[in-house]
Amino acid sequence: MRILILGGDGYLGWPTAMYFSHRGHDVTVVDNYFRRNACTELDVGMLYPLPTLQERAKIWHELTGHEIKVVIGDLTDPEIMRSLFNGRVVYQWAVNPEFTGIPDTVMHYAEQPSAPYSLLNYKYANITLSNNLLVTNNLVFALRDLAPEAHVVHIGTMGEYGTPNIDIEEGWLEIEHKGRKDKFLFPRQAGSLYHTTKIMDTDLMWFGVRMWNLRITDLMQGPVYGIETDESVIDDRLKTIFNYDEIFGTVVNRFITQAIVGYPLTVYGKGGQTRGYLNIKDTLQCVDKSAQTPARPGELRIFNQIMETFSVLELAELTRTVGRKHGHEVHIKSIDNPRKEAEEHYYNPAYQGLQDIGVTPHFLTEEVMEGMFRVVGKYKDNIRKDVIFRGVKW
Ligand code: USQ
Repeated sequence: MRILILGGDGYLGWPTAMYFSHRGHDVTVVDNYFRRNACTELDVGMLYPLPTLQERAKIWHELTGHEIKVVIGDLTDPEIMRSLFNGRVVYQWAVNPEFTGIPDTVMHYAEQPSAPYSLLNYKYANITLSNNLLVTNNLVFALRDLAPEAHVVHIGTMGEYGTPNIDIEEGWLEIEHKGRKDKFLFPRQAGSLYHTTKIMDTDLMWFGVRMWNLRITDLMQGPVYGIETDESVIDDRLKTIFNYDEIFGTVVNRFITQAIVGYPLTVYGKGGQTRGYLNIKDTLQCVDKSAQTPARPGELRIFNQIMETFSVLELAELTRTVGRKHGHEVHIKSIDNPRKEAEEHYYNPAYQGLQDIGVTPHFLTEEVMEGMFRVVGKYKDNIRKDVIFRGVKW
């Protein structure tokens, strides 16, 4: 497959690029360093420094012989987006800087992914809105005009559904009303401005599917944890970005880091907030299986991309158990919840669809968490306590 990865420098984008490249696909990554720049601007601290995307692609090529073509560009500019489909693209790094043709599969990760970032203040809210919606809209129009056959795999979020008091279906809900039936997108009600942009993305893509027969798979992903993938272990310099701060760190990655430096685990409020979680390795499996079984023309196919559910308190307790085995003094501390969210609620999402197309889940066992403790522990001296909690309020 010719695979185009939008947002190829991020936590999930870079591992995805290596995964497909390793399997012999023709891979191009695009990124504008939004995430790295935001990390620098907000001084969030990072577990370890990262080579640039061009350097990573070069290291990857030296070690494996595979080429990942690199484009540094801002996809909110429609001409940059269109260049990836009309051949006018300029590569910042490539072994062979020829356009190899219209992509078969587009992985869309090019979004501002953090709920706290989107609520820092009105400026960051606007950046989140304009980045996420313009990139998605530019993609929809590029597909309509230049690549209507290409299949898009978009990373959505379980947070679009919120925490309704009914079972969450995989994207769609059949409704009977006054004796008549129809199928609609499952009701969405997000808990942050970031999550709201993902609802708007869904609407833009669904519009493109209805009007122009686009083919889109939307993966409603829960919080991801993990650090290593089968490709990143080849060389330390290939590791993905790892954040543990309040803005960009997700909860499991944060708890492990906190345990290692003796910072009481930051459980927000009662800790009954339940979400569906998945290992970073399973994100790769999910996008792979989705790419191998594409949506049909005119289909918006939606899967709930989670492997198991936990409450925040359950995650904290697991971290404490594993941390103590590793000789860390781990305490759990409930702090006033800076977010506006239900702390005790019903949560019963369906998530069989991805397993039906061949995904075999990794679960968050003590052993898996121990593996993360070992890797994060190697960088203990880089961990900054001052960025762990800053209290971005909703
Ligand atoms: N939480 C704590 N303590 C912390 C950090 C988080 O109790 O120190 C709680 C939060 O309040 C929330 C839950 O843990 O109830 C998950 O928080 P998170 O920061 O790990 O995840 P979230 O903000 O929801 O966002 C992350 C990703 C986002 C993705 C989303 C999937 O950053 O890109 O879309 O997970 S989901 O949560 O299903 O919407």
